[in-house]
Parts: sequence; structure tokens; C-alpha cells
Amino acid sequence: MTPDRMAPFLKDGKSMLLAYDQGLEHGPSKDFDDRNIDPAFIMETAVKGGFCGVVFQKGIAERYYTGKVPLIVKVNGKTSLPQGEPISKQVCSVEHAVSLGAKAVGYTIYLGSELEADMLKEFGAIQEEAHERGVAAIAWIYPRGKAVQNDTSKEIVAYAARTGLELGADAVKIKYTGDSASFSWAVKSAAGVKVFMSGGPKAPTDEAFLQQVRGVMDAGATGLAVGRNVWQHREPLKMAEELRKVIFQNKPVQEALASR
Ligand code: FBP
Repeated sequence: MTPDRMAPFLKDGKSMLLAYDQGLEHGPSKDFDDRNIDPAFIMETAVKGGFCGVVFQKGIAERYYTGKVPLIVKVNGKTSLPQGEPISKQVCSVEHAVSLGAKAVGYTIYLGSELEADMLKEFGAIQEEAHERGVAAIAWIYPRGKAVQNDTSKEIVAYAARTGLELGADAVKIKYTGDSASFSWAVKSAAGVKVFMSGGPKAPTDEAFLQQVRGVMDAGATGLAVGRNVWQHREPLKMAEELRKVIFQNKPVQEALASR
């Protein structure tokens, strides 16, 4: 029986994680304003919003992690500056992530990139070390690069999910296909690996975002690992409350929105 290394991040088998590594991935001027540029604000949002975990790169974890929600440390990362086929290499050891209090490490694989072999190999070693140290290995699996035409098709998202299973990830963070029926194929393809939806840019309305989350949960996923749709929201704690209603209380979107 595979040990459930994701247990620290689960409530009744479901989860919502707050991601905050966009400062490295996209740069501060693209995603942040005067409020959410402060990592302390994100840490507070994670605690007050009832999140089951928070995702930081090591530099932010070292300075701002308060220990009040379980920590995931991203152990690879890249900036948006280089052109060409995407690659993200290790920037933090598993040992250091664990010393910061991480209960999981996160690693991004750009599936389909000409450089994917480097990331598959690096993740292989990280997964083994994470498991030796008793923490989960979460794979962000984003199909990307010249060979990838549509990164949210049913086939490619299921391929990403299945790759997580084949590589021994405890959880995968993948993009939504756009509808629950096709996303359920990805969940089936993951065959027991916990599936988290990755958020993406802020949705045009709260209802549109919550409909996606509803679709993800109806497909049998574990939950979501999102950033911008929460901390770019005018009222991040209100959005967190609505997410909790959909994810943990299984409410329809209209009911989750009813308190507005
Ligand atoms: P968002 O919900 O803000 O999209 O965050 C999820 C995430 O995976 C982050 O962890 C990461 O920084 C970002 O998306 C990467 O986005 P991109 O698709 O541009 O690589």
C-alpha cells in the first residue's frame, strides 16, 4: 500500500493550496500590486483563508513562512526571460526544503519540451529523495514547447496526469481541460495520484472560476493549487470562503456565491 504522503494537505480527502511562486516565474510587475507583492500578506491569506497548504520558493519560505499552514517548497524554477524551449532546473535541495519545514516538494516538468529529458531525470532523483525523507513529491506538469499545440486538450492533460503516475509523483498539478467530463479522463489516467487543478490568470468573473472548480471536483480531483484567482481578488478571503464551500461542502456554484 502506498503511504499517503499528501495527508498533511488533506481535509476529508480534499484540498486547496495557495501558490505564490509567480514572482520568479512571471516577474513582480506582471502579477503583483502594492498589496500582494508582500509575501506576509499571502502567508496571512493562507492562514485566514483556511488553505491546506502554501507554495513558496525557498527564499520566501526562509523569510516569511510562519509554520501556520503546511508548506510546499518549489525546488525548481525559472524566469520568463529566456526564449526557446522551456526548461526549469533545480534551485533548492530536498534536504533544505525539509529543513524549512516542507511536507512536500514541488517540481515543474514542461512535458513535450525538447529539454523534457533533463526535467524527467531531475524529478526522478528528487522524488526518490523526497520519499526517503518522508515528504511528498508534487509534479507541476505543464505541456509546453514547439511540439505542443494545445496544452488543455483532453489527450494532453491526461498525458500529463499519467506521467505523474509513471514517475511516482504523490500528486500532480495540471491545467483544466475546460469541462468536467474530459477532466475526469485525466483523473482516471492518474490512477490514484492526487490531482490538483492549476489556476491560471484571473478568470473574468468569480462565477466563471468557481464553475471550473466545480467541474474539477465533479471529475473526482482532490482540489486545486491556485494563486492569482485568490490573491489578485479584491477580497481574497471571500474567494477562499467560496472555494471552501465548493470543495469541502460540495455546494453548487450558485449556493457558494449566495452570501454575496
Ligand atoms: P496560478 O493559479 O496563479 O496560475 O498559479 C499556479 C502556477 O502553477 C504557479 O505555481 C506558477 O507560478 C504559475 O502557475 C506558472 O504559470 P505559467 O503557466 O505561466 O507557467
